[in-house]
Amino acid sequence: MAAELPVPVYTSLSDVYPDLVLAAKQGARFNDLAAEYEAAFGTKPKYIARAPGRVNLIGEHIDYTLFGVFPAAIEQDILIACGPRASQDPGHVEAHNTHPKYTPQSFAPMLLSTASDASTKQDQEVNASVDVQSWHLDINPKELRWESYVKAGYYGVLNHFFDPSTNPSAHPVPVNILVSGTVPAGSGLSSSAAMVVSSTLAFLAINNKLQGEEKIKKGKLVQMAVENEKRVGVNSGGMDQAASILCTPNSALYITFFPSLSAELVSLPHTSTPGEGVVLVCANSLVVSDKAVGAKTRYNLRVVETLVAAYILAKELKLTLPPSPQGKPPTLREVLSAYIGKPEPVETDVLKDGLERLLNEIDVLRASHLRGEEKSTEGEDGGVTLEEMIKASGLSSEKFHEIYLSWVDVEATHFQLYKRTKHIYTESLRVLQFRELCLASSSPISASTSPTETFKALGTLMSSSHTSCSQLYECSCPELDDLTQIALESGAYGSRLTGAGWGGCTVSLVPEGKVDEFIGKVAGRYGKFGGLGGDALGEAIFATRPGVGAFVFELTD
Ligand code: NG1
Repeated sequence: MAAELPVPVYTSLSDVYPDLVLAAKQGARFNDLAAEYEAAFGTKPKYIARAPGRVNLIGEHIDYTLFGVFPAAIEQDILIACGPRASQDPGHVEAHNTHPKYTPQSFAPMLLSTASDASTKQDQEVNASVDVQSWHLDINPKELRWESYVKAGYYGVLNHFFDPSTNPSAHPVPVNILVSGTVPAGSGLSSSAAMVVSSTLAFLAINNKLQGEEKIKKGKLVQMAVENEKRVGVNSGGMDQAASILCTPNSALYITFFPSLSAELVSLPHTSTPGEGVVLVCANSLVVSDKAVGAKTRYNLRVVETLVAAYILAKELKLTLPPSPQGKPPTLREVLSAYIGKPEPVETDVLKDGLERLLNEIDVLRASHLRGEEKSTEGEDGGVTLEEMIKASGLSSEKFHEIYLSWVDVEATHFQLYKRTKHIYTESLRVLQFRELCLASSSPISASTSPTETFKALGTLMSSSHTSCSQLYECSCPELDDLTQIALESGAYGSRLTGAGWGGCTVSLVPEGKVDEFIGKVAGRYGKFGGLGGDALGEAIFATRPGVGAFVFELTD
Protein backbone atom coordinates (compact mmCIF):
# COMPACT_ATOMS: atom_id res chain seq x y z
CA MET A 1 0.00 0.00 0.00
CA ALA A 2 1.09 3.54 -0.91
CA ALA A 3 1.76 4.65 2.69
CA GLU A 4 4.36 1.89 3.14
CA LEU A 5 6.51 3.04 0.22
CA PRO A 6 9.60 5.17 0.86
CA VAL A 7 9.50 8.86 -0.10
CA PRO A 8 10.92 8.87 -3.65
CA VAL A 9 14.20 10.59 -4.49
CA TYR A 10 14.83 10.94 -8.26
CA THR A 11 17.84 12.00 -10.25
CA SER A 12 16.01 12.16 -13.58
CA LEU A 13 12.69 13.90 -14.20
CA SER A 14 11.82 11.49 -17.01
CA ASP A 15 11.41 8.83 -14.28
CA VAL A 16 8.69 11.02 -12.79
CA TYR A 17 7.00 12.35 -15.91
CA PRO A 18 6.87 9.70 -18.65
CA ASP A 19 4.90 12.20 -20.76
CA LEU A 20 7.62 14.00 -22.74
CA VAL A 21 5.81 17.32 -23.00
CA LEU A 22 5.21 17.46 -19.26
CA ALA A 23 8.78 16.29 -18.54
CA ALA A 24 10.16 19.12 -20.72
CA LYS A 25 7.87 21.71 -19.12
CA GLN A 26 8.77 20.64 -15.58
CA GLY A 27 12.44 20.27 -16.52
CA ALA A 28 12.51 23.92 -17.59
CA ARG A 29 10.96 24.99 -14.26
CA PHE A 30 13.46 22.94 -12.22
CA ASN A 31 16.38 24.36 -14.25
CA ASP A 32 15.16 27.94 -13.86
CA LEU A 33 14.80 27.48 -10.12
CA ALA A 34 18.30 25.97 -9.82
CA ALA A 35 19.74 28.90 -11.80
CA GLU A 36 17.90 31.44 -9.63
CA TYR A 37 19.17 29.66 -6.50
CA GLU A 38 22.75 29.84 -7.77
CA ALA A 39 22.36 33.54 -8.55
CA ALA A 40 21.06 34.19 -5.02
CA PHE A 41 23.42 32.02 -2.97
CA GLY A 42 26.48 31.50 -5.18
CA THR A 43 26.33 27.69 -5.16
CA LYS A 44 24.17 25.12 -6.91
CA PRO A 45 21.28 23.59 -4.91
CA LYS A 46 21.67 20.00 -3.77
CA TYR A 47 17.99 19.08 -3.87
CA ILE A 48 14.65 20.36 -5.12
CA ALA A 49 11.72 19.19 -3.00
CA ARG A 50 8.37 19.20 -4.76
CA ALA A 51 4.85 18.84 -3.34
CA PRO A 52 1.63 19.31 -5.35
CA GLY A 53 -1.61 20.99 -4.39
CA ARG A 54 -4.77 18.92 -4.59
CA VAL A 55 -8.35 19.17 -5.67
CA ASN A 56 -10.90 17.43 -3.50
CA LEU A 57 -13.55 15.81 -5.70
CA ILE A 58 -15.91 15.09 -2.84
CA GLY A 59 -15.86 14.75 0.96
CA GLU A 60 -15.55 18.23 2.41
CA HIS A 61 -14.79 18.96 6.06
CA ILE A 62 -15.09 15.31 6.99
CA ASP A 63 -11.41 14.35 7.27
CA TYR A 64 -11.11 15.76 10.79
CA THR A 65 -14.13 13.72 11.83
CA LEU A 66 -12.16 10.71 10.48
CA PHE A 67 -14.38 9.96 7.47
CA GLY A 68 -12.96 9.05 4.07
CA VAL A 69 -12.31 11.71 1.42
CA PHE A 70 -11.65 11.66 -2.33
CA PRO A 71 -8.94 14.06 -3.53
CA ALA A 72 -6.48 14.00 -6.45
CA ALA A 73 -3.12 15.74 -6.81
CA ILE A 74 -2.97 18.57 -9.35
CA GLU A 75 -0.08 19.66 -11.55
CA GLN A 76 0.39 22.96 -9.69
CA ASP A 77 2.98 22.60 -6.94
CA ILE A 78 5.49 24.15 -4.55
CA LEU A 79 9.18 23.67 -5.32
CA ILE A 80 11.90 24.26 -2.73
CA ALA A 81 15.52 24.29 -3.88
CA CYS A 82 17.95 23.78 -1.00
CA GLY A 83 21.62 23.35 -0.26
CA PRO A 84 23.98 23.52 2.71
CA ARG A 85 25.05 26.97 3.94
CA ALA A 86 28.36 27.98 5.47
CA SER A 87 27.39 29.03 9.01
CA GLN A 88 28.50 28.31 12.59
CA ASP A 89 24.90 28.53 13.75
CA PRO A 90 23.33 25.00 13.88
CA GLY A 91 20.31 24.71 11.63
CA HIS A 92 20.42 28.35 10.49
CA VAL A 93 18.08 29.02 7.54
CA GLU A 94 18.33 31.68 4.87
CA ALA A 95 14.96 31.53 3.10
CA HIS A 96 14.19 33.30 -0.18
CA ASN A 97 11.07 33.20 -2.33
CA THR A 98 10.95 33.77 -6.09
CA HIS A 99 7.82 35.88 -5.62
CA PRO A 100 8.93 39.47 -4.89
CA LYS A 101 6.00 39.99 -2.50
CA TYR A 102 7.60 37.50 -0.06
CA THR A 103 10.71 39.09 1.39
CA PRO A 104 13.85 37.07 2.33
CA GLN A 105 13.95 35.73 5.87
CA SER A 106 16.73 34.52 8.12
CA PHE A 107 16.11 32.41 11.22
CA ALA A 108 17.61 29.72 13.41
CA PRO A 109 15.98 27.17 15.71
CA MET A 110 16.53 27.51 19.45
CA LEU A 111 16.75 24.80 22.06
CA LEU A 112 14.42 25.73 24.91
CA SER A 113 13.81 23.96 28.19
CA THR A 114 10.34 23.25 29.41
CA ALA A 115 9.50 21.76 32.79
CA SER A 116 7.72 18.44 32.44
CA ASP A 117 6.22 16.15 35.07
CA ALA A 118 8.75 13.68 36.36
CA SER A 119 8.34 10.49 34.41
CA THR A 120 10.23 7.99 36.55
CA LYS A 121 9.96 7.12 40.19
CA GLN A 122 13.55 8.14 40.69
CA ASP A 123 12.85 11.56 39.18
CA GLN A 124 9.85 11.95 41.42
CA GLU A 125 11.94 11.28 44.52
CA VAL A 126 14.55 13.82 43.54
CA ASN A 127 12.39 16.49 42.05
CA ALA A 128 8.75 16.99 41.09
CA SER A 129 9.63 18.05 37.56
CA VAL A 130 12.46 17.56 35.07
CA ASP A 131 13.68 19.86 32.34
CA VAL A 132 12.97 18.69 28.81
CA GLN A 133 14.67 20.40 25.91
CA SER A 134 13.03 20.79 22.53
CA TRP A 135 13.58 22.87 19.40
CA HIS A 136 11.58 26.04 18.86
CA LEU A 137 11.04 28.33 15.94
CA ASP A 138 9.10 31.50 16.37
CA ILE A 139 5.74 31.12 14.57
CA ASN A 140 2.91 33.52 15.26
CA PRO A 141 -0.28 31.73 14.09
CA LYS A 142 -2.22 35.01 14.23
CA GLU A 143 0.01 36.62 11.62
CA LEU A 144 0.05 35.51 8.00
CA ARG A 145 3.73 35.16 7.08
CA TRP A 146 5.05 33.04 4.21
CA GLU A 147 8.02 31.72 6.15
CA SER A 148 5.72 30.32 8.89
CA TYR A 149 4.96 27.43 6.53
CA VAL A 150 8.68 26.83 5.99
CA LYS A 151 9.24 26.87 9.75
CA ALA A 152 6.26 24.53 10.31
CA GLY A 153 7.89 21.91 8.05
CA TYR A 154 11.25 22.36 9.79
CA TYR A 155 9.76 21.90 13.28
CA GLY A 156 8.88 18.24 12.81
CA VAL A 157 12.24 17.39 11.28
CA LEU A 158 14.04 19.00 14.22
CA ASN A 159 12.00 17.37 16.92
CA HIS A 160 11.88 13.93 15.28
CA PHE A 161 15.50 13.65 14.21
CA PHE A 162 17.45 16.02 16.44
CA ASP A 163 15.85 15.29 19.79
CA PRO A 164 18.47 16.59 22.27
CA SER A 165 17.48 14.08 24.96
CA THR A 166 18.18 11.04 22.77
CA ASN A 167 20.64 12.47 20.27
CA PRO A 168 22.57 15.35 21.93
CA SER A 169 25.46 15.35 19.48
CA ALA A 170 23.34 15.63 16.30
CA HIS A 171 23.01 19.11 14.87
CA PRO A 172 20.84 20.26 11.98
CA VAL A 173 22.69 21.47 8.89
CA PRO A 174 22.61 25.24 8.17
CA VAL A 175 20.72 25.69 4.91
CA ASN A 176 19.82 28.04 2.06
CA ILE A 177 16.41 27.62 0.51
CA LEU A 178 14.56 29.14 -2.41
CA VAL A 179 10.80 28.63 -2.63
CA SER A 180 8.71 28.88 -5.77
CA GLY A 181 5.06 27.96 -6.20
CA THR A 182 2.25 27.71 -8.70
CA VAL A 183 -0.56 26.71 -6.31
CA PRO A 184 -2.58 29.90 -5.75
CA ALA A 185 -2.66 30.82 -2.04
CA GLY A 186 -6.02 30.74 -0.24
CA SER A 187 -7.71 29.03 -3.19
CA GLY A 188 -8.77 25.73 -1.59
CA LEU A 189 -6.19 23.86 -3.67
CA SER A 190 -4.11 23.30 -0.61
CA SER A 191 -1.17 25.61 -1.10
CA SER A 192 -0.54 25.50 2.65
CA ALA A 193 -0.17 21.71 2.78
CA ALA A 194 1.98 21.79 -0.38
CA MET A 195 4.24 24.34 1.34
CA VAL A 196 4.50 22.34 4.56
CA VAL A 197 5.06 18.99 2.79
CA SER A 198 7.65 20.48 0.51
CA SER A 199 9.41 22.23 3.40
CA THR A 200 9.39 19.03 5.51
CA LEU A 201 10.90 17.17 2.53
CA ALA A 202 13.57 19.82 1.90
CA PHE A 203 14.77 19.73 5.52
CA LEU A 204 14.69 15.92 5.56
CA ALA A 205 16.72 15.76 2.35
CA ILE A 206 19.34 18.30 3.35
CA ASN A 207 19.81 16.57 6.71
CA ASN A 208 20.29 13.22 4.96
CA LYS A 209 17.13 11.62 6.34
CA LEU A 210 15.78 10.25 3.08
CA GLN A 211 18.61 7.91 2.31
CA GLY A 212 20.06 4.85 4.01
CA GLU A 213 18.62 3.31 7.14
CA GLU A 214 16.67 6.37 8.19
CA LYS A 215 14.71 6.44 4.92
CA ILE A 216 11.20 7.45 5.91
CA LYS A 217 7.99 6.02 4.53
CA LYS A 218 5.24 8.08 2.90
CA GLY A 219 2.78 7.30 5.72
CA LYS A 220 5.22 8.66 8.31
CA LEU A 221 5.74 11.79 6.21
CA VAL A 222 1.94 12.30 6.11
CA GLN A 223 1.82 12.13 9.93
CA MET A 224 4.72 14.56 10.28
CA ALA A 225 3.24 17.01 7.77
CA VAL A 226 -0.16 16.98 9.54
CA GLU A 227 1.50 17.67 12.90
CA ASN A 228 3.72 20.32 11.35
CA GLU A 229 0.82 22.19 9.77
CA LYS A 230 -0.95 22.47 13.14
CA ARG A 231 1.85 24.82 14.17
CA VAL A 232 0.50 27.43 11.77
CA GLY A 233 -2.69 27.47 13.83
CA VAL A 234 -5.16 25.31 11.91
CA ASN A 235 -6.40 22.04 13.37
CA SER A 236 -6.59 20.40 9.98
CA GLY A 237 -7.49 16.84 9.13
CA GLY A 238 -5.02 14.85 7.09
CA MET A 239 -6.55 15.01 3.62
CA ASP A 240 -4.28 17.57 1.98
CA GLN A 241 -1.01 16.22 3.25
CA ALA A 242 -2.04 12.62 2.37
CA ALA A 243 -3.11 13.66 -1.13
CA SER A 244 0.04 15.69 -1.75
CA ILE A 245 2.24 12.78 -0.65
CA LEU A 246 0.37 9.63 -1.73
CA CYS A 247 -1.29 10.51 -5.06
CA THR A 248 -0.24 8.97 -8.36
CA PRO A 249 -1.07 10.09 -11.93
CA ASN A 250 -4.50 9.35 -13.42
CA SER A 251 -6.07 8.28 -10.13
CA ALA A 252 -7.96 9.89 -7.34
CA LEU A 253 -7.22 8.72 -3.83
CA TYR A 254 -9.85 7.38 -1.45
CA ILE A 255 -8.25 8.19 1.88
CA THR A 256 -9.61 6.86 5.15
CA PHE A 257 -8.33 7.81 8.58
CA PHE A 258 -10.13 5.34 10.83
CA PRO A 259 -9.13 3.00 12.39
CA SER A 260 -5.82 4.08 10.80
CA LEU A 261 -4.59 5.93 7.71
CA SER A 262 -5.23 3.99 4.55
CA ALA A 263 -5.28 5.07 0.91
CA GLU A 264 -6.78 3.39 -2.14
CA LEU A 265 -6.10 4.55 -5.69
CA VAL A 266 -9.35 4.81 -7.66
CA SER A 267 -9.47 5.63 -11.37
CA LEU A 268 -12.05 8.12 -12.55
CA PRO A 269 -14.52 6.71 -15.06
CA HIS A 270 -13.42 6.94 -18.67
CA THR A 271 -14.67 5.72 -22.01
CA SER A 272 -12.92 3.80 -24.75
CA THR A 273 -13.71 6.61 -27.22
CA PRO A 274 -11.23 9.49 -27.01
CA GLY A 275 -12.91 12.80 -26.27
CA GLU A 276 -15.99 11.26 -24.69
CA GLY A 277 -14.77 11.06 -21.12
CA VAL A 278 -14.84 13.66 -18.37
CA VAL A 279 -12.37 16.26 -17.22
CA LEU A 280 -12.09 18.17 -13.95
CA VAL A 281 -12.10 21.94 -14.26
CA CYS A 282 -11.02 24.13 -11.36
CA ALA A 283 -12.27 27.71 -11.23
CA ASN A 284 -11.02 30.21 -8.68
CA SER A 285 -13.76 32.42 -7.24
CA LEU A 286 -10.98 34.98 -6.63
CA VAL A 287 -12.29 35.40 -3.08
CA VAL A 288 -9.19 34.71 -1.00
CA SER A 289 -9.93 32.36 1.85
CA ASP A 290 -7.26 32.43 4.49
CA LYS A 291 -7.94 29.61 6.93
CA ALA A 292 -5.48 30.73 9.57
CA VAL A 293 -6.86 34.27 9.86
CA GLY A 294 -10.58 33.38 10.06
CA ALA A 295 -10.03 30.10 11.93
CA LYS A 296 -11.82 30.98 15.16
CA THR A 297 -15.19 31.68 13.54
CA ARG A 298 -14.82 29.24 10.67
CA TYR A 299 -12.51 26.22 10.37
CA ASN A 300 -11.57 25.69 14.01
CA LEU A 301 -15.14 26.43 15.13
CA ARG A 302 -16.38 23.66 12.82
CA VAL A 303 -13.82 21.27 14.32
CA VAL A 304 -15.12 22.03 17.82
CA GLU A 305 -18.80 21.85 16.79
CA THR A 306 -18.34 18.38 15.27
CA LEU A 307 -16.45 17.10 18.32
CA VAL A 308 -19.04 18.35 20.77
CA ALA A 309 -21.80 16.98 18.53
CA ALA A 310 -20.10 13.58 18.61
CA TYR A 311 -20.00 13.55 22.41
CA ILE A 312 -23.61 14.64 22.84
CA LEU A 313 -24.89 12.28 20.12
CA ALA A 314 -23.19 9.32 21.80
CA LYS A 315 -24.67 10.40 25.14
CA GLU A 316 -28.19 10.86 23.75
CA LEU A 317 -28.07 7.47 22.00
CA LYS A 318 -26.50 5.85 25.09
CA LEU A 319 -23.53 4.56 23.12
CA THR A 320 -20.37 3.54 24.92
CA LEU A 321 -17.28 4.81 23.18
CA PRO A 322 -13.92 3.13 23.70
CA PRO A 323 -11.24 5.47 25.10
CA SER A 324 -9.75 7.46 22.23
CA PRO A 325 -6.04 7.08 21.52
CA GLN A 326 -3.94 9.76 23.26
CA GLY A 327 -7.01 10.94 25.19
CA LYS A 328 -8.42 12.80 22.17
CA PRO A 329 -12.17 13.58 22.25
CA PRO A 330 -14.21 11.13 20.13
CA THR A 331 -15.19 12.04 16.57
CA LEU A 332 -18.43 11.48 14.65
CA ARG A 333 -16.76 8.52 12.89
CA GLU A 334 -16.09 6.87 16.25
CA VAL A 335 -19.72 7.42 17.23
CA LEU A 336 -20.79 5.64 14.03
CA SER A 337 -18.42 2.81 14.88
CA ALA A 338 -19.99 2.39 18.33
CA TYR A 339 -23.45 2.59 16.75
CA ILE A 340 -22.60 -0.16 14.25
CA GLY A 341 -21.00 -2.20 17.02
CA LYS A 342 -18.71 -4.35 14.84
CA PRO A 343 -14.93 -4.66 14.84
CA GLU A 344 -13.25 -2.11 12.55
CA PRO A 345 -12.46 -1.76 9.73
CA VAL A 346 -16.00 -2.60 8.62
CA GLU A 347 -17.03 -3.34 5.03
CA THR A 348 -18.28 -0.40 2.95
CA ASP A 349 -21.83 -1.83 2.86
CA VAL A 350 -21.93 -2.02 6.64
CA LEU A 351 -20.67 1.56 6.85
CA LYS A 352 -23.32 2.77 4.41
CA ASP A 353 -26.09 0.97 6.20
CA GLY A 354 -24.89 2.35 9.54
CA LEU A 355 -24.79 5.89 8.15
CA GLU A 356 -28.29 5.63 6.73
CA ARG A 357 -29.69 4.37 10.01
CA LEU A 358 -27.80 6.84 12.17
CA LEU A 359 -29.00 9.75 10.03
CA ASN A 360 -32.52 8.91 11.19
CA GLU A 361 -31.46 9.43 14.79
CA ILE A 362 -29.67 12.77 14.70
CA ASP A 363 -32.78 14.79 15.54
CA VAL A 364 -31.61 14.43 19.15
CA LEU A 365 -29.04 17.13 18.26
CA ARG A 366 -31.67 19.68 17.31
CA ALA A 367 -31.53 22.82 19.43
CA SER A 368 -35.12 22.35 20.60
CA HIS A 369 -34.41 18.81 21.80
CA LEU A 370 -31.23 19.85 23.59
CA ARG A 371 -33.08 22.67 25.35
CA GLY A 372 -35.57 20.11 26.55
CA GLU A 373 -38.45 21.65 24.60
CA GLU A 374 -41.34 19.27 24.02
CA LYS A 375 -41.29 19.09 20.26
CA SER A 376 -38.39 19.20 17.82
CA THR A 377 -38.81 21.95 15.28
CA GLU A 378 -38.61 20.68 11.75
CA GLY A 379 -37.61 24.03 10.31
CA GLU A 380 -34.45 26.09 10.65
CA ASP A 381 -32.22 25.05 13.53
CA GLY A 382 -30.64 28.11 15.06
CA GLY A 383 -28.16 26.20 17.21
CA VAL A 384 -27.42 26.36 20.93
CA THR A 385 -25.52 28.77 23.14
CA LEU A 386 -22.33 27.74 24.92
CA GLU A 387 -24.21 27.35 28.21
CA GLU A 388 -26.91 25.21 26.57
CA MET A 389 -24.26 23.07 24.89
CA ILE A 390 -22.38 22.50 28.15
CA LYS A 391 -25.63 21.59 29.91
CA ALA A 392 -26.55 19.14 27.14
CA SER A 393 -23.15 17.48 27.42
CA GLY A 394 -23.70 16.72 31.11
CA LEU A 395 -20.07 17.71 31.77
CA SER A 396 -19.02 20.30 34.32
CA SER A 397 -18.17 23.64 32.77
CA GLU A 398 -14.56 23.16 33.80
CA LYS A 399 -14.28 19.72 32.23
CA PHE A 400 -16.05 20.87 29.07
CA HIS A 401 -13.61 23.76 28.64
CA GLU A 402 -10.66 21.49 29.28
CA ILE A 403 -11.73 18.94 26.64
CA TYR A 404 -13.20 21.14 23.93
CA LEU A 405 -11.97 24.69 24.30
CA SER A 406 -8.64 24.84 26.11
CA TRP A 407 -6.57 24.00 23.00
CA VAL A 408 -8.31 26.16 20.44
CA ASP A 409 -9.59 29.69 20.02
CA VAL A 410 -13.19 29.79 18.79
CA GLU A 411 -15.93 32.39 18.80
CA ALA A 412 -19.71 31.95 18.28
CA THR A 413 -22.95 33.04 19.87
CA HIS A 414 -24.64 29.81 18.75
CA PHE A 415 -23.09 26.43 18.04
CA GLN A 416 -24.64 24.37 15.25
CA LEU A 417 -24.57 20.73 16.28
CA TYR A 418 -27.47 19.36 14.22
CA LYS A 419 -26.66 21.02 10.88
CA ARG A 420 -22.95 20.18 11.04
CA THR A 421 -23.64 16.54 11.92
CA LYS A 422 -26.18 16.20 9.13
CA HIS A 423 -23.59 17.50 6.66
CA ILE A 424 -20.86 15.17 7.94
CA TYR A 425 -22.97 12.02 7.76
CA THR A 426 -24.65 12.78 4.40
CA GLU A 427 -21.34 13.87 2.87
CA SER A 428 -19.67 10.67 4.06
CA LEU A 429 -22.42 8.69 2.40
CA ARG A 430 -21.90 10.64 -0.84
CA VAL A 431 -18.17 9.83 -0.79
CA LEU A 432 -18.96 6.11 -0.51
CA GLN A 433 -21.45 6.37 -3.38
CA PHE A 434 -18.96 8.32 -5.51
CA ARG A 435 -16.25 5.72 -4.93
CA GLU A 436 -18.63 2.89 -5.76
CA LEU A 437 -19.62 4.52 -9.06
CA CYS A 438 -15.95 4.94 -10.01
CA LEU A 439 -15.07 1.36 -9.09
CA ALA A 440 -18.12 -0.06 -10.87
CA SER A 441 -17.40 1.85 -14.06
CA SER A 442 -13.86 0.44 -14.25
CA SER A 443 -14.96 -3.18 -13.76
CA PRO A 444 -15.72 -5.18 -16.94
CA ILE A 445 -19.22 -6.23 -15.89
CA SER A 446 -20.35 -2.62 -15.75
CA ALA A 447 -20.82 -2.39 -19.52
CA SER A 448 -24.57 -2.28 -18.94
CA THR A 449 -24.46 1.24 -17.46
CA SER A 450 -23.72 3.92 -20.03
CA PRO A 451 -20.76 6.16 -19.16
CA THR A 452 -22.97 9.23 -19.50
CA GLU A 453 -25.30 7.86 -16.83
CA THR A 454 -22.29 7.37 -14.54
CA PHE A 455 -21.00 10.90 -15.23
CA LYS A 456 -24.45 12.34 -14.49
CA ALA A 457 -24.69 10.38 -11.24
CA LEU A 458 -21.22 11.56 -10.15
CA GLY A 459 -22.16 15.13 -11.06
CA THR A 460 -25.35 14.94 -9.02
CA LEU A 461 -23.39 13.79 -5.98
CA MET A 462 -20.95 16.69 -6.41
CA SER A 463 -23.74 19.24 -6.68
CA SER A 464 -25.55 17.83 -3.62
CA SER A 465 -22.27 18.09 -1.77
CA HIS A 466 -22.09 21.78 -2.64
CA THR A 467 -25.64 22.41 -1.45
CA SER A 468 -24.84 20.68 1.84
CA CYS A 469 -21.62 22.69 2.27
CA SER A 470 -23.53 25.87 1.57
CA GLN A 471 -26.67 25.29 3.64
CA LEU A 472 -25.68 22.93 6.43
CA TYR A 473 -21.97 23.50 6.90
CA GLU A 474 -22.13 27.18 5.93
CA CYS A 475 -18.65 27.14 4.41
CA SER A 476 -19.57 28.59 1.00
CA CYS A 477 -19.93 32.25 0.00
CA PRO A 478 -22.14 34.05 -2.59
CA GLU A 479 -19.35 33.97 -5.21
CA LEU A 480 -18.86 30.18 -4.88
CA ASP A 481 -22.61 29.61 -5.06
CA ASP A 482 -22.71 31.80 -8.17
CA LEU A 483 -19.76 30.05 -9.82
CA THR A 484 -21.17 26.54 -9.26
CA GLN A 485 -24.53 27.64 -10.65
CA ILE A 486 -22.85 29.15 -13.74
CA ALA A 487 -20.87 25.91 -14.19
CA LEU A 488 -24.05 23.83 -14.18
CA GLU A 489 -25.68 26.20 -16.67
CA SER A 490 -22.55 26.00 -18.86
CA GLY A 491 -22.70 22.24 -19.28
CA ALA A 492 -21.01 20.68 -16.22
CA TYR A 493 -22.41 17.39 -14.91
CA GLY A 494 -21.81 18.69 -11.40
CA SER A 495 -19.97 21.45 -9.60
CA ARG A 496 -18.94 22.16 -6.01
CA LEU A 497 -16.60 24.18 -3.86
CA THR A 498 -13.36 22.34 -3.13
CA GLY A 499 -11.23 22.64 0.01
CA ALA A 500 -12.22 24.52 3.12
CA GLY A 501 -14.46 27.00 1.26
CA TRP A 502 -15.42 30.57 2.28
CA GLY A 503 -13.75 31.46 -1.01
CA GLY A 504 -11.17 29.70 -3.14
CA CYS A 505 -11.96 27.28 -5.95
CA THR A 506 -14.76 25.20 -7.35
CA VAL A 507 -14.31 21.89 -9.14
CA SER A 508 -16.63 20.89 -11.97
CA LEU A 509 -17.03 17.62 -13.84
CA VAL A 510 -17.16 18.53 -17.51
CA PRO A 511 -17.64 16.47 -20.70
CA GLU A 512 -14.18 16.07 -22.22
CA GLY A 513 -15.17 17.27 -25.68
CA LYS A 514 -16.72 20.46 -24.29
CA VAL A 515 -13.99 21.74 -22.00
CA ASP A 516 -12.97 24.76 -24.09
CA GLU A 517 -16.58 25.74 -24.68
CA PHE A 518 -17.28 25.33 -20.94
CA ILE A 519 -14.31 27.46 -19.91
CA GLY A 520 -15.30 30.13 -22.45
CA LYS A 521 -18.87 30.27 -21.13
CA VAL A 522 -17.86 30.45 -17.45
CA ALA A 523 -15.19 33.07 -18.21
CA GLY A 524 -17.82 35.18 -19.97
CA ARG A 525 -20.39 34.97 -17.18
CA TYR A 526 -18.56 34.99 -13.83
CA GLY A 527 -18.25 38.64 -12.87
CA LYS A 528 -14.80 38.46 -11.26
CA PHE A 529 -13.27 37.01 -14.44
CA GLY A 530 -14.25 40.17 -16.36
CA GLY A 531 -11.15 41.78 -17.80
CA LEU A 532 -8.92 38.75 -17.19
CA GLY A 533 -7.14 37.33 -20.20
CA GLY A 534 -4.13 35.21 -21.18
CA ASP A 535 -2.15 33.71 -18.31
CA ALA A 536 -4.27 35.39 -15.62
CA LEU A 537 -7.43 33.75 -16.95
CA GLY A 538 -5.58 30.46 -17.46
CA GLU A 539 -4.58 30.53 -13.80
CA ALA A 540 -8.11 31.35 -12.67
CA ILE A 541 -9.89 28.58 -14.60
CA PHE A 542 -8.16 25.48 -15.90
CA ALA A 543 -8.70 21.82 -16.70
CA THR A 544 -6.67 19.39 -14.64
CA ARG A 545 -5.92 15.66 -14.52
CA PRO A 546 -4.84 13.74 -11.42
CA GLY A 547 -1.05 14.16 -11.17
CA VAL A 548 2.00 12.76 -9.39
CA GLY A 549 2.54 13.12 -5.62
CA ALA A 550 5.46 14.64 -3.70
CA PHE A 551 9.10 13.73 -4.35
CA VAL A 552 12.64 14.99 -3.99
CA PHE A 553 14.87 15.62 -6.98
CA GLU A 554 18.59 15.24 -6.32
CA LEU A 555 20.82 17.38 -8.53
CA THR A 556 23.91 15.59 -9.73
CA ASP A 557 26.93 17.20 -11.40
P1 NG1 B 1 -7.78 23.62 2.34
O1 NG1 B 1 -8.29 24.88 2.91
O2 NG1 B 1 -8.22 23.42 0.97
O3 NG1 B 1 -6.31 23.47 2.47
C1 NG1 B 1 -8.81 22.39 4.54
C2 NG1 B 1 -8.05 21.36 5.37
C3 NG1 B 1 -8.42 19.92 4.97
C4 NG1 B 1 -9.92 19.73 4.95
C5 NG1 B 1 -10.55 20.84 4.09
C6 NG1 B 1 -12.05 20.78 4.07
C7 NG1 B 1 -5.83 22.11 6.03
C8 NG1 B 1 -4.39 22.06 5.71
N1 NG1 B 1 -6.64 21.49 5.18
O4 NG1 B 1 -8.39 22.37 3.19
O5 NG1 B 1 -7.80 19.00 5.85
O6 NG1 B 1 -10.45 19.69 6.24
O7 NG1 B 1 -10.19 22.13 4.57
O8 NG1 B 1 -12.47 19.59 3.53
O9 NG1 B 1 -6.24 22.67 7.01
